[in-house]
Amino acid sequence: MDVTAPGASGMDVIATAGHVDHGKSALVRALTGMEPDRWAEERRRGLTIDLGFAWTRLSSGRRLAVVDVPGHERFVGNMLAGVGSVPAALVVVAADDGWSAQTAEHVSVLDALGVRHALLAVTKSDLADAAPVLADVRERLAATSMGEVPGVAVSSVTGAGVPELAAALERLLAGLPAPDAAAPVRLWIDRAFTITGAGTVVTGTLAAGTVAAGDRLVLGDREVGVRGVQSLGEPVERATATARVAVNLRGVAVEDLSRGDALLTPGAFRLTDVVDVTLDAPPEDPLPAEPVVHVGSATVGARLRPLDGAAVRLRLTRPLPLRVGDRLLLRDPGARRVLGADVRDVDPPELRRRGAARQRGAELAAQPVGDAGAAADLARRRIVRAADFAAMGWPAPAGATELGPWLLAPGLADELGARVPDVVARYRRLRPLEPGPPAEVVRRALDLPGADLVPALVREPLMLREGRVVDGAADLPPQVQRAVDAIRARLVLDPFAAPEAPELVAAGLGVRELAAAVRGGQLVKIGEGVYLAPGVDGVARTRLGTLAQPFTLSQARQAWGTSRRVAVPLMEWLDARGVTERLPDNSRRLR
Ligand SMILES: Nc1nc2c(ncn2[C@@H]2O[C@H](COP(=O)(O)OP(=O)(O)OP(=O)(O)O)[C@@H](O)[C@H]2O)c(=O)[nH]1
Ligand SMILES: [Mg+2]
Repeated sequence: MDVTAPGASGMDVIATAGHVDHGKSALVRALTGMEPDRWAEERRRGLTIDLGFAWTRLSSGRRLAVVDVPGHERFVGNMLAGVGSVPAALVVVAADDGWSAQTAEHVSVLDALGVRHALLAVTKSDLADAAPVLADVRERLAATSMGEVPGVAVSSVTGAGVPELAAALERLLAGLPAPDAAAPVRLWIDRAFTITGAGTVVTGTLAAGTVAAGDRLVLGDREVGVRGVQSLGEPVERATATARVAVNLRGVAVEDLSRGDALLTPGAFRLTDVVDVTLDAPPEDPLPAEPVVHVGSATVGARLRPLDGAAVRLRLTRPLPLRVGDRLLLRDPGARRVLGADVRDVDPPELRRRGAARQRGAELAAQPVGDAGAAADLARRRIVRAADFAAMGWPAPAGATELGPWLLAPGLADELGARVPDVVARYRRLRPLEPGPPAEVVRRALDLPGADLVPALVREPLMLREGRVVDGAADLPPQVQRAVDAIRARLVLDPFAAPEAPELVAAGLGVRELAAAVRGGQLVKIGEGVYLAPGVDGVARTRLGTLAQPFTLSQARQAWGTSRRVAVPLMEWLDARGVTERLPDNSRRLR
């Protein structure tokens, strides 16, 4: 099945909005023939308390699901959970009452959420002239994220205007941006219940991605299986956004679920309880210190810390699966005020130094919003796990280097690679007997998050051998290595017994082979044709320390137990390295 085709489970989802009693539920009923008020109490009181769901097939064949929200101010939390994942709104205002308190509140919620697609229905047109209300409300909506909104006068009692409303809905839905069917799933749960025989079922509005039976999803810190999927009351093989879905879950009890939990594609999201966000504009009124944060169907408390300008940091009371680019709604529980905020960073840097908050705010102000901010964010992080970066909501920026599981800021791999030879040289100076530093030493020296990055940063002629970074150009062919090993073994027993020239020739060690052994740190060249083991300077010094100072070359030669062939260049070599000091009478003493 082609999951990208709009017909895979194809539908659109719209949410109602508007003042209590303005006729939202009656209009949904007139439009769909279904009863959105699910509870007996709602029907008895004629009042919507919780979210209601209804659907219909429009005349074009397009299917429409409606999330009906309560208008009463006490249930604004439920209203927020209903509109949180829905791309379009049906704003309902009664002709006999006009713009009212919850009309204003709901419209500011839609505005703060950045809802761009809406339709206005002026209901109860049988009771009063709808025209002035249409004009007034359209003008007010024009100043919001919804902009120029088409309006229709309807009566749910007489049915007048309902076909026109359906036609206007068709036009609105045709203009909605296509959701990304391949995106990871983040299904904000709005209901959880059990069905006898089936078990745990959750429902929600799928805003992106696809859910299919057999999928594994993550819920908090547990993995759950999708047993089956229903959409609009029918079992489906899979449901593709946008869709109302009911998901039958394996591996979780209904008691462990609540509204605001999210079903996630494994690995695609990270839970965070600290986010940096930017408000739509630097606020004029003081900001609430403890706003309530709404996203999807979730509601959590937060502590707000102003950074600079419109940027603020939110510390959430409960971690949420948030991504850069998410839209949050901040509600001031004291005042009737809502603020819209864009998530800019879900793993922000700690603010320790004085002035760090202000600087961070300025940094966010300078950083482009959306995907273009990825480069700046990666530049700050330098190195990050690619999967982690993607789970934050960022695309890999142009020029970034992918090394195994890591993502490096543009240019950083070359910069680090160029530092490796220095690290190796420094190590070799301190430990000349070792072929090179262990990878872990290089990792620490370059401050890398993982030793697995080291091999990727090692450039020729350096290479990784047996867990160490060594000079690959100094690699010896096997029989040469065997000859060098034999010499080194003998030098362990007698550190000053440099092999004679004929012996070197017989072993196949010519100038080139010996030079490679020296480059590789296996031998040191003391003078022309004189090779000893690295570290010989230390042994030589120890033996000289047993002599009365100053001493002659001949005394040194005897202390070392070697010939003049070796002693003469060794003495000069030690002079040159500052181990010994040559006196005017040609005698030496240790420095
Ligand atoms: N005359 C007339 N009455 C209507 C119309 N639409 C709704 N009503 C009545 O208005 C009252 C409220 O309608 P609802 O649909 O429950 O209003 P609501 O907006 O869903 O209210 P809440 O969900 O509580 O916010 C009911 O008694 C309806 O019968 C209409 O077009 N004409
Ligand atoms: Mg209602």
